[in-house]
Amino acid sequence: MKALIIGAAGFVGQYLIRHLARDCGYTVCATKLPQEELSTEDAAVYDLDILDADAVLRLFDTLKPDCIFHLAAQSSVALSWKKPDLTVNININGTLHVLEAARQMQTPPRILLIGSGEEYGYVKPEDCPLQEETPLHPANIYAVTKACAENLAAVYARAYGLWVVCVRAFNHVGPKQLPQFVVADFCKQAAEIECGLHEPVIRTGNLAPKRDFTDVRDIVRAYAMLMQNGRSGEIYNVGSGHAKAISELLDEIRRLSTADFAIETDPEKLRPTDLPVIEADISKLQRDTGWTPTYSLTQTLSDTLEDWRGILKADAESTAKKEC
Ligand code: A2R
Repeated sequence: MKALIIGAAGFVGQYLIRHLARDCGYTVCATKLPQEELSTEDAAVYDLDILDADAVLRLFDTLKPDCIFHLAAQSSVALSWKKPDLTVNININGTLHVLEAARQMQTPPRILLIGSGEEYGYVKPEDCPLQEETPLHPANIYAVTKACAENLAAVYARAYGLWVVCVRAFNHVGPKQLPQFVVADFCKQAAEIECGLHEPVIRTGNLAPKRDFTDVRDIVRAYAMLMQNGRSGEIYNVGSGHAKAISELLDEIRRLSTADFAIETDPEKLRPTDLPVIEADISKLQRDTGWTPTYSLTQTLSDTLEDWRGILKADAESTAKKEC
């Protein structure tokens, strides 16, 4: 089985490459943007900007993958407020280019499109856990683009018989995530406080919202299982099925950290809109694939904190070396 992962240099890509190559025995091809770094022994790596429709077509023709995991996206909600046109372009036009190129192949590959739990948007707490049939009311620009891409996929599945499964991924977390996401941000700040790089204060946005967090290592297992056992044209929630308040994460990080810290609200981290609770109903995913999460949130937070400690230690060592 030859898999192509588009947008593999991001957070999820590195885990998906490893899982498909090492645990599933796939031959893995992976794309990155020309300016990105992706060094791996587990995949053949190609440059691709999905905004270039001809380049997408050429690459598919060259590689003839059996299946495509489409991860490439402008994936930050915060950035989508600041760069709406970029977000619309990459997430909608880019996805269209992928679907269109796949449709034109002699033997079209299977496609897994990665959307987001954010698509549900303005939901009442009593609507949770959210089923795939729950109406979408996207509350930010990122979420609108993901809902739109999903609609495009539905058209390609119905009109052209393309094998497409859409995922609505809820918050995924773990080591190596960028600190623009909440868990990585808190763990980085805690690790900086531990080694005296930061005054003992963690700056936060709104701590009240509840979100459904899953370890990225479990998420990529779900993606592989959906590629095998998902039903074309269907949408699947991928999450833990349990929402936790951001404040609970911070409490857990405090328990795991060797440092004590105060908490301060940073107005820069407050969002124009924030929903009180987002929680997935994952029974459809579980029914069709048998997937179940294996990492506890404590384990994920502990691994992420430990990863930041390692990054800061390596930074300190390289600075010391330069000074010698
Ligand atoms: O934005 P960058 O420079 O980090 O690059 C991202 C890349 N990307 C693109 N790839 C090809 N053509 C483009 N025009 C383009 N624009 C951005 O896609 C990044 O390397 C990758 C997406 O990775 P992350 O932003 O780290 O997202 P993550 O957490 O891996 O999530 C994967 C998927 C996304 O569709 C999310 O919206 C969804 O899961 O939750």
